[in-house]
Amino acid sequence: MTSGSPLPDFLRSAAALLARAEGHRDDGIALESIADSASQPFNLAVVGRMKAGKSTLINGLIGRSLAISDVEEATATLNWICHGSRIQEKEFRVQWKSGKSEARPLSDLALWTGKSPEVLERVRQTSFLSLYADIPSLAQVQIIDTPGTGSAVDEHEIAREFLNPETISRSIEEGGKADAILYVIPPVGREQDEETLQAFSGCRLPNSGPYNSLAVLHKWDGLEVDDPKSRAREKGLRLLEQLQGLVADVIPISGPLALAGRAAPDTFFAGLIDAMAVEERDLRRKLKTAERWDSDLGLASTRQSFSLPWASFRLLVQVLHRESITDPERARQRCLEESGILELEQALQDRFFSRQAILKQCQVLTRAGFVLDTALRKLDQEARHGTAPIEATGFPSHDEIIDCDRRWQGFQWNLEALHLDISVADALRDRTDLFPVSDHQTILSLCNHLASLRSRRDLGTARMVSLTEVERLTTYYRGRENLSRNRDRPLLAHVVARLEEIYQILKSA
Ligand SMILES: Nc1nc2c(ncn2[C@@H]2O[C@H](COP(=O)(O)OP(=O)(O)OP(=O)(O)O)[C@@H](O)[C@H]2O)c(=O)[nH]1
Ligand SMILES: [Mg+2]
Repeated sequence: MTSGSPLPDFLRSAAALLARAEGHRDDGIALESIADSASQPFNLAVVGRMKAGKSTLINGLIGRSLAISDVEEATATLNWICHGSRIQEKEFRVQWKSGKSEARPLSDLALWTGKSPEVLERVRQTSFLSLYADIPSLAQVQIIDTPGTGSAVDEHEIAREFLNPETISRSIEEGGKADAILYVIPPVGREQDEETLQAFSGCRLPNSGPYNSLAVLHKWDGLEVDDPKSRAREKGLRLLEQLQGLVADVIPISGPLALAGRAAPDTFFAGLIDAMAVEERDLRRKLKTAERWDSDLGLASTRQSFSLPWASFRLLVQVLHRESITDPERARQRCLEESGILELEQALQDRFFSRQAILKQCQVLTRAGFVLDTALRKLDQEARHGTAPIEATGFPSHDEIIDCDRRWQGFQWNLEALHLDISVADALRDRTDLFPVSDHQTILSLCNHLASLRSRRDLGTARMVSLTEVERLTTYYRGRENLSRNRDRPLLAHVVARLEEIYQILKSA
């Protein structure tokens, strides 16, 4: 099947070539799956150690309890959270490893949750599950909830298979899904950052770097200090320093508070405000433990009206009380602010979604490179030294291999330009002295369009920009390039080169 897009079409033809070569069929299958992933929406994988709160964080992002999160039950399969209609929402899809796919009612999710032998067998036969939500933010991105990595599963031999970092990265790689990665790290070890760093290195995926990874410090509400959020911020900054070059940012987030801010009923916030209308000393006493709070039936019913971990609940009450908030709507807003989710969404937008075609093209090229570079080198040796299996009459000829390699080099050359696109996208955000704000949207969407895996000629019909506007921008940035300092020159030269490329496409359309 051809898609009419140059890179996926090339990858499919290379996959067909490899499929003809004995000993390279698996490479062909891997390449075919990478080509398929190129036409999928942008994917964000959420990874981290067991019970770091990945599923809860996803629920906070989408504003509903869709991803299974629990003290007891682990996420055992790769779960894709996708955009779907109201009707699709009532079901989920199982992609079996056998290749079959089937829709099931949401109530059947329980069959993939737990530790019984039947569940583990079902999980073993499952490639991934797709869950749906009719939420606009999911229209441009699919989120992958992954099983946790780490050692907390030693008690469970079979589950280990699903919780091993290599298995996770391999399944993500095989499915070719992760265009960007969100690492969820709990601030374990109180004052020590070492364990937190270890928690990060235990879940780090290949093929990730600061251009496509963000880290989230999660579960900080349990830090035993007066102001856990400030402490989490300090930890986040220190961690970012230590992880230099591995992630773009480290942001403290509370998934439970984000979810409460988005999904808790109005009566929950109204109940909290009523509960705070007591002597400060009384409130402090009630907040000592969940049991003390629940010993008052009225308070217990407020807490039960929306399920939150005790540490998150206590923190919320403390914040609302400290700031003397008496309006339920303001309380909801403050809950969202404290969660940090708005900051995370802005970072996701700035760092990933606004440049999603560029990142996707980079990932597809890099992943394909892992397979194709080695395979072509080996094939060439086999064809050249006559070690190709004699009985394999369809074995690719030397000329075919050289031709494939030549075309592949053409695509790879583009990788360098894509990395410059990413540097330009960063500079657009940080260097308004270099790029006027009014040009940001145009430059970013043009670079995204050039990187998109669709045919470049679409630009002419997309009417994103006029020829006159491209001419104006080219003249402006060429002038800036001549006047700029040495270190800024490559970026400006790249923008000029991209604009010239667009000019040629528009002219010939
Ligand atoms: N105090 C507190 N508890 C949290 C937070 N986030 C999640 N939890 C709790 O931690 C437990 C595990 O949360 P999950 O979201 O299932 O964690 P996970 O990383 O998806 O777990 P696995 O899929 O099993 O690896 C649940 O009981 C959550 O309620 C948080 O920010 N603060
Ligand atoms: Mg989970």
